[in-house]
Amino acid sequence: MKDVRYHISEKHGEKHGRAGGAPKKSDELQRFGVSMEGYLLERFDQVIEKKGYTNRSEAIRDLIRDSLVEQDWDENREIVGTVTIVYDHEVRELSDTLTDLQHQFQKLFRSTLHIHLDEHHCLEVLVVQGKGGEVKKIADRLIGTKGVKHGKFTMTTTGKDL
Ligand code: NI
Repeated sequence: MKDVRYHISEKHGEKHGRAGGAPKKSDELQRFGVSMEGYLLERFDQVIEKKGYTNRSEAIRDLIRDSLVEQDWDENREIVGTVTIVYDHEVRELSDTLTDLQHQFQKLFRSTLHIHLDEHHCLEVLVVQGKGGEVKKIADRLIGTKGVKHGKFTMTTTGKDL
């Protein structure tokens, strides 16, 4: 097993302090060494090249941010996300149910994109914002509505803490 070492740099933003005693942000560029097996690094390089990253540091920063967003999930914390659903609009009462949900929880819905895919199928992307617990619950209800063929909830961040 051959270890490969390299360094990445991290630039922190300092503007948005986080409430609740989290460590203070430093915008100093920090370097740290990472060791990993050669084949892992090779595969990583292939993936990031495909994704269009110009260097490893940026790819690793994105991975770290992604992981932080995931770890930060809290039912009382404000989050933003998207719910993507594909459904057959001819299924009885389905469209009404989806619309009712959106009216009932209208404060959580920031925007909606609707595309008529073919004669039967619709794709909807709903942008949701609110407390993690409420957003997750409404996303689950939308995706779990009978007749929804596929649904995906993607959580992102308000950007304040990254
Ligand atoms: Ni449609």
